[in-house]
Amino acid sequence: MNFKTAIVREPGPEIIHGITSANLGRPNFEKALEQHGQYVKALEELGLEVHLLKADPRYPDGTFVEDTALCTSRCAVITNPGAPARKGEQDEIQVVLGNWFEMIEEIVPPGTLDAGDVMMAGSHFFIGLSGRTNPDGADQLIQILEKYGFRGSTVSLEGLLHLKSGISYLENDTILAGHELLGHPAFSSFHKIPVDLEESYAANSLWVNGTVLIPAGFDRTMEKIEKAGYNTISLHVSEFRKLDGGLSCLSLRF
Ligand code: CIR
Repeated sequence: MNFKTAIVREPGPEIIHGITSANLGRPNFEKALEQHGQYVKALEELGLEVHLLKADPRYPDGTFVEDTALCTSRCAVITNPGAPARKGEQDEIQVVLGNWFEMIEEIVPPGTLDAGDVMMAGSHFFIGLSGRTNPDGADQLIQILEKYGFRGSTVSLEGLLHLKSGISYLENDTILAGHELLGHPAFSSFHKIPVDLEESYAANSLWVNGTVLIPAGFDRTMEKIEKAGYNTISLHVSEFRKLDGGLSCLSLRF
């Protein structure tokens, strides 16, 4: 599988009001913009055509576009984001995705789902049950996936914002996992690259067309990923980390 397209949304000055539990201070808008630019550049270098949406002042967390939709090879699924302040972010994404997807499905209330909770591993989708994704949202997604010949299953989370805050699929039957999910029976059949406790944030890394994007400053994790045979690119994402966001959150890829 190779990605051809990415959708991203530029951060706006309102990013300083984004939701956070990180205790790392407020993001610096100028720095966030610069880091976002580097992220876009990396995706372009990896062969993706990147569509840049303008910031929307109504949504401080709008740059984390990943949460608003799940893009698969057969359909897109528009989510119903779990955080009240993020409801509505998905509306523009639905319109934009209409340019690429013939089949667009939707998660509807009382179901909630953030696609940061969805990890695609081939034709199977792992769905985290989190503070953002409820069992109804996960059930709806599983039914939609089955309609398109995919499978889905749930993983209950504790202490992680989203499933992919703690685990990333690096293709080749390989996962990168932090301590919360490393030993979880749902992932027992995969090859595993463990992330050290002090580098937990790097469990959200991003496979793009054979290369793994890694947050800068997590050298142990980078070494392990390179040793496993991947090319890597490290990117500064300190301003997004301040809002609990990471590399996967910043784009929709398909
Ligand atoms: C939020 O709390 O919704 C944002 N501040 C961070 C979203 C991160 N998204 C992701 O992990 N997919």
